[in-house]
Amino acid sequence: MNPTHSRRQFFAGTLATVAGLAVSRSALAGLPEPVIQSSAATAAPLIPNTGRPYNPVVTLNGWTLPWRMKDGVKEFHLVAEPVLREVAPGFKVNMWGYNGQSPGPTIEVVEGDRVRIFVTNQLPEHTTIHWHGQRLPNGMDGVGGLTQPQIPVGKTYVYEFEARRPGTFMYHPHADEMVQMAMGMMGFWVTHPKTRHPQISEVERDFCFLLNAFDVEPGSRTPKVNTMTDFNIWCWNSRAFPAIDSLNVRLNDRVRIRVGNLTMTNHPIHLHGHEFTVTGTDGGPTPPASRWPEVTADVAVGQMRQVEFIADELGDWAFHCHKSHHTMGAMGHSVPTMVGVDHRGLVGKIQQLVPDYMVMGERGMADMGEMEMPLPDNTAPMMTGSGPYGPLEMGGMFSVLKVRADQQPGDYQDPGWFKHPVGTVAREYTGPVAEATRPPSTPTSQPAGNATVLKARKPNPHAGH
Ligand SMILES: [Cu+2]
Repeated sequence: MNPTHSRRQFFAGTLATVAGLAVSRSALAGLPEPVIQSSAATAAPLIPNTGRPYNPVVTLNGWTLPWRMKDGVKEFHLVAEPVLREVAPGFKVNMWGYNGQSPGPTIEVVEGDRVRIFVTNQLPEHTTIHWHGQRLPNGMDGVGGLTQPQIPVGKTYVYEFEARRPGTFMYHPHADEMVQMAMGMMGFWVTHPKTRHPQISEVERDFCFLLNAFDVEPGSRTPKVNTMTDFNIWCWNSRAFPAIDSLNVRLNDRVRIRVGNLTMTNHPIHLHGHEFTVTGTDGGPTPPASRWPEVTADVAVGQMRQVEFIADELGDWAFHCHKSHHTMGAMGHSVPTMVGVDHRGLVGKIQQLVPDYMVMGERGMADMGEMEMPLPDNTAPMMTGSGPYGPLEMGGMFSVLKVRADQQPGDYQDPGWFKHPVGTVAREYTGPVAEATRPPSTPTSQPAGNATVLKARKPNPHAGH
């Protein structure tokens, strides 16, 4: 903190005391009034109207924090506080976050900007903020106990440094981390290049989001904070499909997507219909000679990846984590695998005890996508969402890249479902089907010793086997 700033705060405090409630405290105080967001919708890009120009990002189901220019310094005000986040329709979770939301707002600055961030702690315990990936003075690194005292409850600390290098970064507490990150405390940070950069492309669309995960017992409202690996709510920016907004782009746009991982496991992020290259990490832009085409980029814990591609295929393209459990909502992991098991005789007996009991899994679990299972209050269904052709059978870390010829530049609104040209959709074949020639039949496999309990039957018995 520089001496000028301390003096200003001193005078501000004096004036506020003298003026009492007659004058807005924020008008006098040395720090900007915090901006609070209550909506989980994707906010329009924040076009900068002070400071140097840049091409803003769009935060999926999030927003960018406005700043105030003061003596050439960009001033932000973050408030660490409990928030109620709508993870999916009908499913709200008590989280901790910043300025009304989890994740906190995205911070966007320009390479070379001097940045001052006030952090007010309205949590029930102390906190700090670490600026992941930044070059900065050691005392601004936000590691409680190591580089600064913890920010006590009710106090405001100020961080100040120059955003030295352009890139994709994030912020999160370095204080009681297990609890505070399990509760949703994190945010995105983008430093835009100050001029054209040889390794940073100009893009038409620039999206960002954080991968995060929670362990919320079905029917409850608060994440379990000591969970190590068994998370059940897989999110992008604290939202689960179908509540994650689609990424809406114009045909032939160059698109950049920036992803950071603050969960406890890796996430192979996969895009359909296009190839992308990894153009940057939280270490900075990758040298162009190091780039090769991919359709899946693994994002390990604590890593960030920015990928780029030309959106040159019209349609609704799935975009998701490739771990199949991560595109599902809450479920008990103790559900037995019932594929191929005939348990018809059991249902009636169980229903005498548990009237809501339903058979699931005998023919796979796809039925669950359309099944109306009675759910406890405040729970996300395991597989949900519907598309133009029926249930999507997805949850968690899943969204859709929508590429349209008539999406206007700068328009990020959802254009609705793709209207496939006639004759371009997979369809039923109605001609004659030849029988496959198979080797002589072998006995159906059965787990040893269970023969008296399990009677397998083929899901779709055909004649001629
Ligand atoms: Cu995943």
